[in-house]
Amino acid sequence: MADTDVGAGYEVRDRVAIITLNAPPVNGLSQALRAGINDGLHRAHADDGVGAVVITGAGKMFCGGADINEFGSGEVTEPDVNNICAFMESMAKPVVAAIHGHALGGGMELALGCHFRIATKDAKIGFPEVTLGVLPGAGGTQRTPRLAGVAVALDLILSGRMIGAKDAQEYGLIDAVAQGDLLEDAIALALDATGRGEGLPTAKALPVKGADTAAETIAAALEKVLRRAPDAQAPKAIARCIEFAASGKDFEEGLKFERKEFLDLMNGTQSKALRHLFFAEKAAVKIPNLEKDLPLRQIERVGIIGAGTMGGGIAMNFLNAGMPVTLLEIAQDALDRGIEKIRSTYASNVEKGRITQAQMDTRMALLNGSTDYADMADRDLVIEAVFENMKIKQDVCATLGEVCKEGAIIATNTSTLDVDIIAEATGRPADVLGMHFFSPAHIMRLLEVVRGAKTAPDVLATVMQLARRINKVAVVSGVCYGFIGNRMLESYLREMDYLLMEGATPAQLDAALEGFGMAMGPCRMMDMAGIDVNAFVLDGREAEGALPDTPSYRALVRELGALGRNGQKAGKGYYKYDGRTPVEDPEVNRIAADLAAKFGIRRRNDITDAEICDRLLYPLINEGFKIMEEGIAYREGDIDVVWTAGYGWPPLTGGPMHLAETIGLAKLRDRLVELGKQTQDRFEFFTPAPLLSRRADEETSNPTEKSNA
Ligand code: T1G
Repeated sequence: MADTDVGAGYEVRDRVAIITLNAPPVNGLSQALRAGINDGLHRAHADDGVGAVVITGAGKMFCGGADINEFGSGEVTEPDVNNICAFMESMAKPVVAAIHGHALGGGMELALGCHFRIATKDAKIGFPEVTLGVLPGAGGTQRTPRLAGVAVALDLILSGRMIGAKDAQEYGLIDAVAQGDLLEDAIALALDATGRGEGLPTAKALPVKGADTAAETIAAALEKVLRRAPDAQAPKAIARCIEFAASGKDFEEGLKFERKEFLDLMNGTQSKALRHLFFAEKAAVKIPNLEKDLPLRQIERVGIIGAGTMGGGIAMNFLNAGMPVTLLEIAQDALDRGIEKIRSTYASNVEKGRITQAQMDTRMALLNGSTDYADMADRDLVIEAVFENMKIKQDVCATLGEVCKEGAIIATNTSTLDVDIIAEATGRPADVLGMHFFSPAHIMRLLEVVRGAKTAPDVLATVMQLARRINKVAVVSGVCYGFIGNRMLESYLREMDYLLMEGATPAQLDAALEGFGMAMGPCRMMDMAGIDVNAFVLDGREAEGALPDTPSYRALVRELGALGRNGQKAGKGYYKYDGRTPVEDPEVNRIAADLAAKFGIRRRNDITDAEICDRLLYPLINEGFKIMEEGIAYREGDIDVVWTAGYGWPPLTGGPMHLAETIGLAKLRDRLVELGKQTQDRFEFFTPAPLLSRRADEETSNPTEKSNA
């Protein structure tokens, strides 16, 4: 079979039929591939010259699972993996799965339907379906407990984590680890098993291990998972399927039960949201209209200017990826402190078993410090992470523009300043872009890559690829205040302050938004981030005349800052703190009431959680439509990636822009108009974005299209 054909290759070697999955890039189990596998099996079954079968994958892996693109059809087409597995288990000729690379989801379920499984030592297997809001819908919840027991099945299927071949063998999920060539070892295993006829092992014939204590095991595992996401439907369905398997009921009944649970999830809003995010993250790295095969710049040696919290955290990302870093500070004592902070962070990770001492030593050996800009001359990429002040950044970047070698990329970590102005300061704006890391920089997955007006395409493409190497989820943003995330956050925080002045409490606000699914409510988040940081930025924007012309705008956060209530680090902010524990502080409500009196804001005691969520979330989403209209973001999915990867937005809703589609654009628009009337919206805080209004009109005139979304 030519490599370009999608389907299953078939050849017979030494009386063994070799069926090769061939659907680049991940051998996703599309209907065509499933049909090819099925045909190959029937052909081998009918051929007297064939005594055994080996199933293997072309390219870099065995199989990445079902083709997720097919989920939108709402059904599973024939032949499905259940059909294929049932036929294999009925065959008198042994079928061996030869696994290399990944065997995930339906790919692993296909392997479990084989009589034997052999894998290379670096192979990875797993059931990631739960991360897509579904469950193994082709026998995984029924065969895994029979091969590996209830506890292991729960762990793997509820977590979606991958395990290596050695663990898989210990669990009983594979029979052997290839010692030599995988295909040759698989053929030998198959031939060795021929002649066993009825004695061939099948997972479905095995009793469920741990069935007697299944109820307790399942309850404990589910409780742990639901603590993080109480509304998640897939974990509950997984538990029901494994419970069914352990109940002793007929295997075929178990498959039917599992398939119904799978289809319910696949057609539900949570899975649609998670699948949207899966593809959105893949799409975010793509730059539209980029010249094909554009040569990228080589990035090996990195320089970081500024050894503070951000600079140190940024440096760790590159050290973790095995890249040498020179960390520069003007003052030796600041440099020493910065390096010591990195060392202590790694030491703490070693203590917690997250990394080994050897890994820490390797990473620290890649780090060196400097107080001399001349040491930036051999760097391929230099990132400035100095104080958030335009003049300071311009001076630093002017120096970098002179000392950095030709072709080096210069990046600014600014979170609020104009990247184009900073780029001009270097004298080489084509080499410049923003790399906005989120604090703590060595932990948060999101990286906003800010393309300047003059950023060269290869610079942007180089950094987007580099992001994957340092394990970041990168999203391209255009230049505007706050880029994508912080610009949308501003309207969220504005309504937080107004609601507090109207009579809501920090605890009520946080409970409402955490009830919606935010990882952390807005007041706790502000106390964590530091109220002084936000107040400082607001003062700067007011000085530029960039704030609405009303003294009540964000008055509460600025008053708290003026009082030194800078958040958790100061022991008080929107809350007072007993250590790290937030405690409601009546003083904050008094401050809010005083401000309400000062600005003539009516105090209320009828503020509901629903109003709180609408008032904070809908303007945030509305800002997303403005960002799209201005071309700041390439795709709505990019905005969803920003919020789910960088701000703790609940992935089960798919992100703010996907949620807008789920709510209904016309409903969203109408609610904004209603809120505008309720708040006498003098500054058009709730005026629907033109793009939202146009899309809402389209939705109203084409209702069926939306219902198929
Ligand atoms: N379906 C469709 N497309 C997929 C895909 C899949 N399962 N997996 C990857 N792709 C696309 C991806 O969007 C990208 O496209 C390209 O392949 C390369 O991906 C029946 C119901 C397998 C570890 O959840 O974890 O089985 O951007 O860059 O880094 O019970 O892809 O190039 O256009 O990620 O080498 C369960 C998801 C499905 C696996 C490879 N399986 N994929 O990583 O490549 S549900 C999964 C991955 C299921 C059964 C149930 C990774 C990978 P583009 P990539 P990679």
